[in-house]
Amino acid sequence: MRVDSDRSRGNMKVLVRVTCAAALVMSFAGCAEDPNDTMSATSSETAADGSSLVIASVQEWKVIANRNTVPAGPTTFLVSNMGTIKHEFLVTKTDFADGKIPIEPKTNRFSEEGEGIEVVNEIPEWEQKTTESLTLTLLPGNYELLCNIEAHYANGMHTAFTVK
Ligand SMILES: [Cu+2]
Repeated sequence: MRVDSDRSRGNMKVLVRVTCAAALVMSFAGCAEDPNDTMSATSSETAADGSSLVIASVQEWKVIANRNTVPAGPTTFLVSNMGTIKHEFLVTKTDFADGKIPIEPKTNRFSEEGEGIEVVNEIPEWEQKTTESLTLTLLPGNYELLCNIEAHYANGMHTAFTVK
């Protein structure tokens, strides 16, 4: 993409950001993988408000994020439900290893008030084939991005995430 003036370059950045976000929801490779696109690095890592951007998806039975590390501070999660049923997305601060938060047999999910577990915030259950966003200010530490609907965590809906 060729841009001739500084002013139009500024405008294009905004446009590309939106375009990339939309494209990345459909495909994680998206436009950020093109090494010839000098604007894409910024657009894939930073949301329009300057927060760190994490493009993620949930589905049966996994959680995928396009990056697993962000700097401490404002972070925006843009999360698509690519599954066939409702899911939720919990940003959980914990030192348990990925997938190792103890499940309660009775409920087949873990206690969100359990020791060593802090659910920082969440996107509550939302419809398949739609995208939601969540912006948080994150402190350094170990996290998991996960779904804690009955049996979903145990079935694999979690991924490790680090804030540095
Ligand atoms: Cu789920």
